[in-house]
Amino acid sequence: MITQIYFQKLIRKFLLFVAMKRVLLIFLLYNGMGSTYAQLVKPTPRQLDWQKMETTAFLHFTVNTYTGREWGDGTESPKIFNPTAFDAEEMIATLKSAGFKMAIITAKHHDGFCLWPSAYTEHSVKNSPWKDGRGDIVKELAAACKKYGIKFGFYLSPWDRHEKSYGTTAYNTFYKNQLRELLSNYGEIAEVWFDGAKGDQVKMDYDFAGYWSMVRQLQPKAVIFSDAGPDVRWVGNESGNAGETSWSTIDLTGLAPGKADEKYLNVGDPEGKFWVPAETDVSIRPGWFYHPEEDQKVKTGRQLVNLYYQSVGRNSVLLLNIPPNQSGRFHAEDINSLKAFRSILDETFRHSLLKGNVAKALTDQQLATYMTVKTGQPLIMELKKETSFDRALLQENIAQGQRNELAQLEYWNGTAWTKLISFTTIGHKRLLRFKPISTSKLRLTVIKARTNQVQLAEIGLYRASERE
Ligand code: FUL
Repeated sequence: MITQIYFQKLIRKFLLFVAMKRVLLIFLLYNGMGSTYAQLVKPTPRQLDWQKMETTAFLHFTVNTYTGREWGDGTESPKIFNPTAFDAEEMIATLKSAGFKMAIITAKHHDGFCLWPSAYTEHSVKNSPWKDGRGDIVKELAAACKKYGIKFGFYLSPWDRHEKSYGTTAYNTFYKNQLRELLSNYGEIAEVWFDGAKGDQVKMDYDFAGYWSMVRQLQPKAVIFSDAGPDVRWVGNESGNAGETSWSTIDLTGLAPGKADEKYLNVGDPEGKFWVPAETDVSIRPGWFYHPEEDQKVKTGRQLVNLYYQSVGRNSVLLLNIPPNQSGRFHAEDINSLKAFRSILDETFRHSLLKGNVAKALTDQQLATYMTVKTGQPLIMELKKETSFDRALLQENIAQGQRNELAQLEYWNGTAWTKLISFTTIGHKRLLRFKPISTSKLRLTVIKARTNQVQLAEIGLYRASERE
């Protein structure tokens, strides 16, 4: 009897052990799956705000505008800088009406000439004839941006070919002093641009960590751009081409300003542990600075629209450079192209043909309202009538991370589903161009996605402007 009871106890203990092991196994498995969700990297609020701007402007302006060079060597006399008709308001108003949401000025380019009267150098506007040395380009542009309701940022070249302390540790102090002036005296700064370009004659050990922490401290809303982020990364080329596959995540190991793996920066990395989306900087002209001989080489509105598809349409932000001319204004050719650019985009994207045909969340232009599309479970979209279109737009709710890896659109040709187009990343925005098709039924299938689902925030179908 005693042995029987003992035996029963033993069996119970054994069964309990087996059950516990199972629970533990299930727990571990579930936890493993759960952690995939938890690991999705997400943007900070300042990165989200930055991404939503989509089109931003760069203004390259310095002594080069007067010497015809692209890189000044620092020996230029401040006396040559004289933009007699400088008109910040006119330029910013032009940018505003062309849909640009921010302007970034080259406060100091590699030549070291400062567009503001820095207290730390004589190489600035204060020794130029412009406004008898009492002018401040940075101040006027910052004020104009404020007036027209667009954001303002600056480029402060770490490479300085004029400053004598360059190459020594004293230069880091000099650079920080200038950075502090720009971060403290010109209102809210939305982006600080750290260029990686530098000469190899003089070795300089930049204190980027120190520069960046000063930006964080004095302008916590500003995003920091460089080849290696930390907020926004270089797209890896200056031709206006974000990757066909474009991840906002990246692994920063081994990256530093001036030390860029261009292909890696271009595509990003789905496994990357850091959210550092790509910014596409490109000039409206062959050079970054204004040169009169390039007046007939200004990109047309149509070419700019193509750049928009290749940047904003590939999960990036377009930073289009429009350089002021010697008088301190935009040239008429550039203004014409900007106007055409905006009117073509407006014509194409004014009205989505899907509106009223799918769930409101997908066409309300609110990224926070979305529909979860699981891999292998197609989203079917029926149109009220046969409709012809040649452009598609998709957006993810990136506040919760970037997920789509591969998806396809198919249309109903009357008897069967026919492939229209397949594509990789979506991210903030994916724009697709294809030959016009006519259909009343369409389906989106997510084939591969991180966490096996996509938070689809927006989907649209359009008919491209004849002028595209
Ligand atoms: C480069 C610079 O060397 C060019 O002059 C220009 O400013 C471009 C945006 O970045 O690295």
